[in-house]
Amino acid sequence: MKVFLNDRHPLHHGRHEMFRGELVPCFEVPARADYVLQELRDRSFGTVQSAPPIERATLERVHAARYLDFLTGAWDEWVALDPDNAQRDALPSYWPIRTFRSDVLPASFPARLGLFSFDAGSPLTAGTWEAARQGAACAAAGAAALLAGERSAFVLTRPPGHHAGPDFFGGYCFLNNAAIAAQVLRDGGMERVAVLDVDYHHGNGTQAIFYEREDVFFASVHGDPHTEYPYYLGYADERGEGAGLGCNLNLPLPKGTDFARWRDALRVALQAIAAHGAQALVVSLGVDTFEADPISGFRLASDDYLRVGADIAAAGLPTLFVLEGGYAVAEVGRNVVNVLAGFVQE
Ligand code: SP5
Ligand code: ZN
Repeated sequence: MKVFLNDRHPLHHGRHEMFRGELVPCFEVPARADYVLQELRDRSFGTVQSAPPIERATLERVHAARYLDFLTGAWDEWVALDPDNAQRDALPSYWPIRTFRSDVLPASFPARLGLFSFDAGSPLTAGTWEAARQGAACAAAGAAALLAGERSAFVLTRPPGHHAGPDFFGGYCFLNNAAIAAQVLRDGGMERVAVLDVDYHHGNGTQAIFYEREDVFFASVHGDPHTEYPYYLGYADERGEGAGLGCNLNLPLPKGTDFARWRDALRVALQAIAAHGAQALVVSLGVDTFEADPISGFRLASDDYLRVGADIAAAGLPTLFVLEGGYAVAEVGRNVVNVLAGFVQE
């Protein structure tokens, strides 16, 4: 399997995120990707390569121009506020919730930082833009590999992407790698594409990007947003809108769900994807469903991930895996590569 490694990922290295009124060390750390790479090497799995830079026009197929402009200059604007900011992560403090305007872009950088984000847990750092952009480049290269006839490929990247929407970041995500890959597949001639999101958290950004479209089906198995992040999206009654009605499937499960029940939901998602007639599949591969994940509540064991990969392979579609969450850092490699190995063995 071709593996597209984001070799710039360490440039995104947040120090802290806001949690219960305190700044706590980031869960989303560079070591996550390093462990996956080491596991690939230990098991002699896949051929690792880098990706050429991504065109701005490709990013604009998914993200708003004013959001990309903001991300491009964000770090310099942050440091311009105060030279000492070079030693600090940028975290938002203000958000334009209902009744506020979001059409006006304030001159104030902190005001725009809030306008383009939805939580205080996603630090923007000196290298965030470069790391995120190269991750998107890997996603586009992975999609191109499928278009060239590969049965499968893996995008080994961080920061993750599935919480990032058309014009906002959050949930450790800045550019929506899975959505960019799905769009590249569409633009390359695949008539119908599906995104299967198996991260513990609902992929609110991906859902938002494709919500009114029938050409990209979105299915997600995740922790019930009544109790689990991102709370405000991911409910079962969200089925798509307009032309996209019926092309969005949310399968929320209660905290504590074990593999047997989780797998039932996976099968429902895969059946819906087959019924949609998708010609290619993008998997938002989070392994924060792992029993020992520090911020999540499902109970999958490492061996279960082999069966996850096999179930996905049985769908018989060209498949691009894109790394999302998973915060039991030392086990992320084993769990991710188990999915890929289970896929290849099927
Ligand atoms: C890509 C991805 O998995 N993003 C997840 C973002 C979750 N951010 C909120 C984290 C809340 C942390 N709760 C800690 C509970 C510790 N018991
Ligand atoms: Zn997650």
